[in-house]
Amino acid sequence: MKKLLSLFLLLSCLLGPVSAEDGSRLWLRQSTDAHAQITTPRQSPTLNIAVRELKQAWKGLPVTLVLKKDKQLSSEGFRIRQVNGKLTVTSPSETGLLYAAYHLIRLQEMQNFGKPSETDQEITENPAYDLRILNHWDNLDRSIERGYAGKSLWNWEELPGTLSDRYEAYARANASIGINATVLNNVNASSKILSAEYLEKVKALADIFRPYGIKVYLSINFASPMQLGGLSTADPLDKDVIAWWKQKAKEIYRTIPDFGGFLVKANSEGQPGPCDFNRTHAEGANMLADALKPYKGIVMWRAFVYSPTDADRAKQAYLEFQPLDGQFRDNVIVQIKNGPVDFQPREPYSPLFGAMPRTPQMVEFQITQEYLGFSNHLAYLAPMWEEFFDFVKPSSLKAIAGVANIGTDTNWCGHPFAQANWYAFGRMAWNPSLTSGTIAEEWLKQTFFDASNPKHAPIAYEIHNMMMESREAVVDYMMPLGLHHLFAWGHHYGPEPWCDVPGARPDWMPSYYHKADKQGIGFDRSHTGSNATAQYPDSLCRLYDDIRTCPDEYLLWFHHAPWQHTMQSGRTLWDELCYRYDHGVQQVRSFQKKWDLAENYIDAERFKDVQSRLKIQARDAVWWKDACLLYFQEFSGMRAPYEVERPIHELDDLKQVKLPIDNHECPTPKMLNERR
Ligand code: BDP
Repeated sequence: MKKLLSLFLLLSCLLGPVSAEDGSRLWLRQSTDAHAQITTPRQSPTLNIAVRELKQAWKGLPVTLVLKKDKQLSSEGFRIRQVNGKLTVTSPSETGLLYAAYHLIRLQEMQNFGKPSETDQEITENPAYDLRILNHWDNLDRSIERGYAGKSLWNWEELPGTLSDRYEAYARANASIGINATVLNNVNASSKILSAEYLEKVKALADIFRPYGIKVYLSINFASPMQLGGLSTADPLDKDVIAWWKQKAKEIYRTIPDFGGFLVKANSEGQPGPCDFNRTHAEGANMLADALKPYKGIVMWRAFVYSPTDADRAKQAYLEFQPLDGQFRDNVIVQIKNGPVDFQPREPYSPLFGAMPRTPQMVEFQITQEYLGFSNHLAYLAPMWEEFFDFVKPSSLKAIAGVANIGTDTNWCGHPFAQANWYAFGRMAWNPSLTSGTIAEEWLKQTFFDASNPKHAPIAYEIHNMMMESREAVVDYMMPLGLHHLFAWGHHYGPEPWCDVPGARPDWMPSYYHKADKQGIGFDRSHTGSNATAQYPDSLCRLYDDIRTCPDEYLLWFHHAPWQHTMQSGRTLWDELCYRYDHGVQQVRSFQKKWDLAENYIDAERFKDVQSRLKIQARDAVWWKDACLLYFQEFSGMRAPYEVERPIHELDDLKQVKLPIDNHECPTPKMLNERR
């Protein structure tokens, strides 16, 4: 026995400690025992990183990095050529070479490239957008608005003196997937971020990110000249205000010469803006753009506004922004959420895209799962973004932004699978024509499964399917058929379709959106209702406007449909609603089973973590289904079809459920168990 024990100890010393799989290494888990020969044109912080990464991980042919202009390559693009047993990597920029290094390593992990037997391969990559940016909704007190993965990475109190290792790890992770910019702070911005004290802290981060090709941007508070500068106004046409911003820009660029620019949430949800001074969004944006122009800075001006220009909130951003087309400076980009309301599990695309041909536009996706189960639910979001690109041509956009899901949690994103959404955002921002399926495969092979192990293939296939179905499952158990905003008043986690808070904004109430009554359910946005359909291009307008042709998944977004309405499946609307909710629940159950198949193939830590989160998700799915169906049944008066699982809750009990969380917390299993 003793002998056996010492043999075991000896073996474990030889093999080294089993590295704990806590998810902290993200998709950068490749082994570091490579020994390839790497040649570089010169030493520089960026090239040193590229060389270091390749030396650590690349097991293929010798690589020569070459800095060279090439008509077919944009500044961050690269080409990889295999000639005579060597790889030559060219790019006009050092960052391009760094991207090429990560690309090679990724392909190696995918087992696609770099094996000496494969000859004469050539790869050319150019990013689709020059600006691929994360938006952190991080507050200066380190809370994160709608963040469910711990605190903000940025430790403002300790900056600039103390620099966490995580800052560089963050930059590396982003560079590895092509993200080249970051907005550090919340769009509900504190003006303090522009103080000299904070700019020094921002500079410290910018210095760490720079070698990884990442530029820093800030969200600004439009009233900063008043709050920080002591002026009596923030009117964008006031000469003192203009001078204040010019001076501020000068100060920022003196501190951070490659500073990217500003992100602005103005006149939205209580934030100050130019409309407070009877100026337009264009006048506000242009004033800032002029201040940044000498330094090549840009303004990303958000179109997430919904002041009551119309009784239908879904129409408001369009009504406010579309008439401003052509009025913005060329260094302003209008940043628009993918859908016309607010990051719901499914929305049609925002008709503002394409409606301002003379204005650069960018899309804002939400990577953090504010409306898709926080970091408790498994929801792979790339299929949702892919759906957006089915409607909005990638080439019609100037840039792409994603609201980050990153925090101080050891695994960065809370749910191990939420990392896939950060990953997918970067990959799609680089190349929006990559399919969500390809990206899921890439991610799985770099995080959970070994592409060189044939035993892993069948299980990886099942988990891949699970990822691909996961977002639709959330839609089904939360808000199928075009329903939206059925969330609770105090948080966006659970259901409260009945919610009625006296005196609150009507368009923050679920009933404003679902409009359930004895006749039917859904928001009539057709020509007989708010006529939001008219904001879409003709062919789509016709499709959506007619209840007979409107696709099922948008039906209740655009129509108040009778309970007896015949759906494309041939079922009545009520039956279809029941089936969809039930299907969502059954899907999560199937995810639980699929995940259990993975147990013997992956580390116990991440296996258990995902397994226990799936339990929460399964219970939540039933919660959603019971709450919505029991509540809507009071209007339809119809019985659930025989095959559909029966409720396990009483509606009155569900109405009592209150979760003690605020907008930057994920409910714990204990809290959720106590809810019933
Ligand atoms: C909503 C969020 C809110 C954000 C807002 C925004 O609930 O916390 O501040 O979007 O995008 O979805 O500005």
